[in-house]
Amino acid sequence: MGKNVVVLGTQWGDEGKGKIVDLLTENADAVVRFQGGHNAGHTIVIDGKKTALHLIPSGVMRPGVTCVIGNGVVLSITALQREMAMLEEKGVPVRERLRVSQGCPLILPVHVALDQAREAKRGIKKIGTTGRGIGPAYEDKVSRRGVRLGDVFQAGFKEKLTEVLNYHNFMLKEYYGAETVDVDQCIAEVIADAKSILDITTDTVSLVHEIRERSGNIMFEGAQGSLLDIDHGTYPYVTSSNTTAGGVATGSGVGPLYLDQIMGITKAYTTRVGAGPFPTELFDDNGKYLAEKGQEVGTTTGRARRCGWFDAVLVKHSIRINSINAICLTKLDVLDGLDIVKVCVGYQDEAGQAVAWPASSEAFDTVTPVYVDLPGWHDSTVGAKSLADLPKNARAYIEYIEKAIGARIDIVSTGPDRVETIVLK
Ligand code: 2SA
Ligand code: MG
Repeated sequence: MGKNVVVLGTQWGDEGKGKIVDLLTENADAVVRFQGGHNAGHTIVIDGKKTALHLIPSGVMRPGVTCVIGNGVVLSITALQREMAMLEEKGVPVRERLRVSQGCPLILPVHVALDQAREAKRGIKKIGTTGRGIGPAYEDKVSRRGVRLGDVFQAGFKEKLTEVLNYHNFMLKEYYGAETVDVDQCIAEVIADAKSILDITTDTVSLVHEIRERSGNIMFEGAQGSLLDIDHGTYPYVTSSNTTAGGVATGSGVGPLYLDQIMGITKAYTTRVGAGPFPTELFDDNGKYLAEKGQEVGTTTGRARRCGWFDAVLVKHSIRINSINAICLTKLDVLDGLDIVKVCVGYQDEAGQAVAWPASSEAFDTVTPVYVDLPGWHDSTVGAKSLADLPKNARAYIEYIEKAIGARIDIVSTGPDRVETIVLK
């Protein structure tokens, strides 16, 4: 039988999933996105050339790999068209490799307008969304008023879409005092856009199971990170989908027992983009060092990412809620050159009492990290291909993290390119 592997982020996203998915797809027959939308930013570097993907699975650069946008993904067809054009310009035959689920809820211009109007209204309490309409599109899905890709050519579609647009336009105008969206123009655009991808729109549930039944290897590519999960993340500072392993089954139609491995991609330090709790966040020169050296800028929005020390409490939690059974540590090289590296091994309250997993974002904001200081290393780890190539203290750091999170690390990534990788097991 083939092997079905889930790759997802164990922190707040940007753990370097794109590189690992691309690397592991050497043996994959299909790569499936199961949640999120074009809010994701997955960067792949091949022979020094960078490609940033937001919606299309990272396997698209490989010939012979079927890429699937599953039913759990909220779809902006215009964003898809843009990304397809960018890839086609690079000579990637996207239409041959990509299939889109007819079950994808559509992101409409009203969703983008609502996302932005809400953020503006929240003021200093804003979530820091990517402004791509992700939240409002998922709200429509859950409220059962959403339109899906497969609805576009069905009877009554225009009436259905008109109703949704009228409903949101009312909110935009009356509640937010924002610009409304032209209904007729939107309907015409959605129909034309859907037509442009009709040849790649399909029943992806059947497609994925056919690949599975002929013993194909399937990779499920998570977007964002576990702590941005709508249920398990630092609510309400989260995205609107299930970024954790449970989302694979619902967002692709492949049940949990078909999944063989859940690989957690874990950055050697922590970052977060957007607002919300972040116990190990650094506001000093070390934070600046990580941000600069790690080039911590949002791939989708260009926003600066907040940076901090490695948080073992958080990653340990992620391992549990995802049933992670393999770990890849990324961006180790960013820590090169520091005198001391810190690892958060617990949280405490103001009285110095140990605190378990905080129950809310407000509770998260009151805890302070308990750190263990480890000696840093000054030799470069960039491009190291075996454990023996690493400075002694870097090896000790990896071993300490394994102990702190209670799990073995299987892969260490030492640079953005495919070849800059150490496989430990
Ligand atoms: P949204 O737009 O509703 O999903 O935003 C809600 C929260 O989810 C966060 N979020 C992300 N965090 C990290 N990376 C993401 N992708 C891009 C990247 C982000 C970018 O890879 O760099 O370019 O800014 C991503 N997408 C959503 C978001 O910051 C909010 O905290
Ligand atoms: Mg990213």
